[in-house]
Amino acid sequence: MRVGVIGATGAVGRELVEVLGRRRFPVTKLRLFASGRSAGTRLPTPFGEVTIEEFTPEAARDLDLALLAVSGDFAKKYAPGLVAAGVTVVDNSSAFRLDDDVPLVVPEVNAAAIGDARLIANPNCTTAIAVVALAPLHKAFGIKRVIVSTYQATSGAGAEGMAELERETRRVLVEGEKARNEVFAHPIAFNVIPHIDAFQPNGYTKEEMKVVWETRKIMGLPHLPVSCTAVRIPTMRVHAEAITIETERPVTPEAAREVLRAAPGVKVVDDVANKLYPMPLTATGQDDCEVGRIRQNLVFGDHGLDLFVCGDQLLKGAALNAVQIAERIPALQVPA
Ligand code: 11C
Repeated sequence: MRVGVIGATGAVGRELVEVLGRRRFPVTKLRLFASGRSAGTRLPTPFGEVTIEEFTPEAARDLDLALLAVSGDFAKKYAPGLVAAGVTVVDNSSAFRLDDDVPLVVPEVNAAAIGDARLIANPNCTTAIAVVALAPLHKAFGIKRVIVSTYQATSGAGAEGMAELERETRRVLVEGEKARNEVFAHPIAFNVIPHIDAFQPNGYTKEEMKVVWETRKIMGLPHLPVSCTAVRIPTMRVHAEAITIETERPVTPEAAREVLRAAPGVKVVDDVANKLYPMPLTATGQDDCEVGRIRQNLVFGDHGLDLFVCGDQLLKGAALNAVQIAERIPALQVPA
């Protein structure tokens, strides 16, 4: 299959190449596209050395599959043309996620939604990580309401976000100066920032509303009450989420653990006596999302749970989920 990664030099683009190699995606020719600035750079990949090309719609039109790790505006401008030229597109941006005719997919939850679509949207990272845990709990106990508080890594703002965390931590510790900010709204070193993406008229941020809108669409529950507080913290690449659910049917922590142990994409890490629970340090680089700290919620009693989830933002939150989608696209017929 002729596969193109568009936005190949970003944090997600680089991870996409890695994941395609690791999962032995049937690539006959890998092409990497980026802006003119990076064109001509040679990159080692699991498929051999590849020279980065400047993206043009003409250059990319003979691909079988394009994995887009670009801005929403870029995706809006070019994805429809690629699809019209016969390319199957998996788009990481938010450009098409809420369009009725574009499936928004986390394969463990709603792979069937792909159908015969040739443009498939990859969800927001926070949402993808949450629904891996929420969907099996919904199936077993019925979810009535969800409240999420997030602790989101700097990788969510791309390679520049991760670089800003490193640089500003060093500025404080090594140079003895005050931390500065360019990517984030405030200095990220030694701080937490309750502000990700733009504020909306209802007082929530766009990131928080993405969790609401996208969770509903992926889980097929258009009226599910969801509320989210999204916070940026000084970690590298794992989003952590404290989730409270109210359920339709009675639930116990042990019954929930049993359900989650059998759920694809989930690793139950929940042994507090041995100080085992999900953490960014342990979830980094893992395909599965860690779920733990499962306990009966004190407000909803036997109809409620609290849990803590950690997922690698660049993997399940982006590149891994995109490749897993591609593996499930019927038209591409990826061998099992
Ligand atoms: C963040 N979740 O952590 C965002 C990044 O909708 O794809 C991904 C934004 C999106 O900043």
